[in-house]
This record gives sequence, C-alpha cells and structure tokens, in this order.
Amino acid sequence: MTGDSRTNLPRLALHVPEPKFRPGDAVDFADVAVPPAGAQPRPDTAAAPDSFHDLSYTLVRVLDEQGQAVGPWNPRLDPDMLRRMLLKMATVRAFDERMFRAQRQGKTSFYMKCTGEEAIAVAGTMALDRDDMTFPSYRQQGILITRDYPLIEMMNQIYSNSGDKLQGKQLPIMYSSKDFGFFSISGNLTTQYPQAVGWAMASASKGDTRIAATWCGEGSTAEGDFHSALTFATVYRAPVIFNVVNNQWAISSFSGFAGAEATTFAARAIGYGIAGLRVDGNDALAVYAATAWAAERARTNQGPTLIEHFTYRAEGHSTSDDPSQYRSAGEPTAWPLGDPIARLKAHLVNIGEWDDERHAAMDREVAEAVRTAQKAAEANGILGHGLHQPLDTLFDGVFEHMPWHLREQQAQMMAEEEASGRPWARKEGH
Ligand SMILES: Cc1ncc(C[n+]2csc(CCOP(=O)(O)OP(=O)(O)O)c2C)c(N)n1
Ligand SMILES: [Mg+2]
Repeated sequence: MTGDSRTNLPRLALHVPEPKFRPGDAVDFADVAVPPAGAQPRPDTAAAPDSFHDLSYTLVRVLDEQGQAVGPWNPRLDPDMLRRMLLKMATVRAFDERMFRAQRQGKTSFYMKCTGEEAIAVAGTMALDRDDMTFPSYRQQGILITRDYPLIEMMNQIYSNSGDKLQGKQLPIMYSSKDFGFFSISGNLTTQYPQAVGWAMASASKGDTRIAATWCGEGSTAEGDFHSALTFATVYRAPVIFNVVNNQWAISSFSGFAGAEATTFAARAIGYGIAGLRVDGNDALAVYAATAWAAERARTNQGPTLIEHFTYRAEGHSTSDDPSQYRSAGEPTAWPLGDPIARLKAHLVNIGEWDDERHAAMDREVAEAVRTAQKAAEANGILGHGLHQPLDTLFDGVFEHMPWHLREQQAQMMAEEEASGRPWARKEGH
C-alpha cells in the first residue's frame, strides 16, 4: 500500500491469530492453566457480580485427580442421582455413536456429536427444574435425553421419516419440543440468546417462577446477537442463564478468532455487569453446582449469570467435517481435563457406589436401548426409502392460511410429480 509519506511512524499491522498445533504437530497443553479442584470460593447467591470477578478467570472444579469431590462447590448429590447422571451421559454417547454410523450408512444426510461435552447438557439440565425453558444450540442433545424425551422421536427427526413430528421441515438434529421445554434449534448461530432473554423477561413480567437457560459455542459469542442479549439481560436483570460452551473450535476456526487469546469467555460477563463463572466443563459436578448456583440467583431476582464451560470438542464438528485437515490428531487425547464420563465413573467408584461390572452392564443397557429405538424409528423410514412425509404437506404449517402464491406453487409441484409418474405418498394415504 502506498500513499502515506509519514515514514517516521511505525507501520500499522494486524494480529492474525494462529492455532498452536496443526496436523502432524506434537501437542503439549502444558500452558493450559488447570487450578486444583476445590480451590475456588463459592460466593453467596446474593453476592454482587463485581465481588467475584476472579471466578471469570479461573476454573471452578469439584472432581480431583483421584475422583474425590472436594471444596465449597461440591453439590453433595446422592449416589442415585450420580448414577442417573452417568447413565444419561452414557446414553448421549451411545446415541451419538449410533447416529453417526447411521449417517455413514446413508440413512440420514447429517449428524452432530457432542463427544467430550456430555456433562455440560446433562448435568446442567439436572440442576434446572423440569419446567424451566431451554434454548439450546445443536450440541445439547443431552437436554432432551436427560428429560426422558423418547429416543425414537429424536431418530424420527434425524431420518425425516413418516414419524417425524417436525414433518421433515428441519435439518436433521434440529429438534423442537414444547412439552419438554426445548426451544426449536436454529441453524443461524446465537439467535437462541435474545430469544432466551425475551422468554425470561416475559416470565418475570408475568410474575411466573420459571427461568430460562441458553447455550452457544465460544465461536458464536462473536455474533451480534450474543451482545444484544447480554445487554437486555443485564438492564432488566432477566432470570436467564447464559452457557458458553468453549470447546476450543468453531468448525475449523480455533477459539482465538472469537477472542480467546485476549481474555476468557466468562470475562465477557464483567463488561456487562453480570455474574460470570468459568467452569471445568468435563467435571459434571462442577457443571451441576455452577448451574444450580446460577439458577438460584435467577430465581431470587439476582439477575443473569454467564457460565463458560471450558471443554474440548473431541471429534469433528459434524458428519460434514474432517478435523484431521486443520488440527493435530494428538489434541483430543492430550486435553488435560480428561473425559467427563470417565471422571464421573471414577468418582462413583471412589465412593464405593460403582464398579467395572456395573459400568459394563450399563453400557450394554444403553446400547440396547439405542438399538431398539433405532429399529423402531427405521420402520418409519430412512433417507431415500420412500417413507417420508407426504409431498403435498411440504407447504403446510407455515401460514395459518396459505397465501395464493404458495397454493399456486403447491399445485404446480403436484402436477409435475403426477406427470413424472414417480410414486409419491399423498396426505390421504397416511
Ligand atoms: C450466523 C451463522 N454464521 C455462520 C454459520 C456457520 N456455522 C455453523 S456452526 C459454526 C461454528 C460454530 O462454532 P461454536 O460457536 O464454537 O460452536 P460449536 O460448533 O463448537 O459447538 C459456523 C461458523 C451459521 N450456522 N450461522
Ligand atoms: Mg466451539
């Protein structure tokens, strides 16, 4: 570039973030600060947000390296609840494995796993009330599974088959269930944030007691919606929990492109004057305790909390992704916070409430439950095998009264299908 004659000044330059490790590099996460479990103070739920800024720069941790639950954040859950938490996390993982394979077998066009992040949705949901409203991203299938949503319904949606309650109108995995307090997933990143705040504000303005919780990835915090949501929430002290799932990657962009080199994602809370916590996202008990604390604040009109869950996306972004093209294969195993299922299992073993045989039996049980649901869902159809939603329903459910131009398009589509001689299922046929 020419045009500037002031040669006595330094030339301006941009900083372009670069991830530490690329394919083929040896991985060393020694510079990831992992404070000891139990070392972080737990403020009173009525404490002012500016009295615990340090909690946005550390990691709230409960489970130590020996599998003991330690410190003031220990939620002291009874063993039945811990076993239920483990079962739900194992179910999420088994479901993910099965549906990933189904995509590779051509039974669906798309799937997204949450491997390594199971604790965040499962423990977070267990710390909420059943009638609290959730506004998830696409990686919180653990919410539905924890609330006992039928696996077959999730699979019907993934297969867009004749049993799909969303009539094949959503991308696979973009579930929606009002009855289970699970807001429709949107592919447009972070739209759920202002929607959660709006819902929470409505709940408060009606004098209701239910709160909202929402989740987005660390990459999604770069969206404008994230910031306008936080502004509304702090101004009106909306009863909402903001979860930022920092799994280090946004498809092939590392967290540095969303600002991770400069500060933590939890510290975003400080600028807005809301409560911030940074939590070990692979520690189910820390996730539970942080969510319960934030829920208590919301329920007692102390306002919103932003929780950064520090974790690692152990597998690809989706079935359309190949992480070996942009990151080192050594990262998932070198990640210093371990595997959330293995850590909760070690804790249950440590307190004498679990063992390898029971764990193996549980794995068999969840695999069987997933297999049974899959068989039943596949009887309703898989991709390309005809048992899809009747074609003439394609235009339904958008407007209460279908406008003339859609009626015209629908009629044209049906006429073309009729003329083509292709077999297709009419609405009446079902
Ligand atoms: C508004 C918008 N921009 C871009 C995309 C494409 N996109 C889909 S997922 C994704 C990465 C999001 O990463 P992150 O927020 O970290 O969530 P993660 O996938 O890691 O859970 C991108 C860029 C989109 N869906 N919507
Ligand atoms: Mg991410």
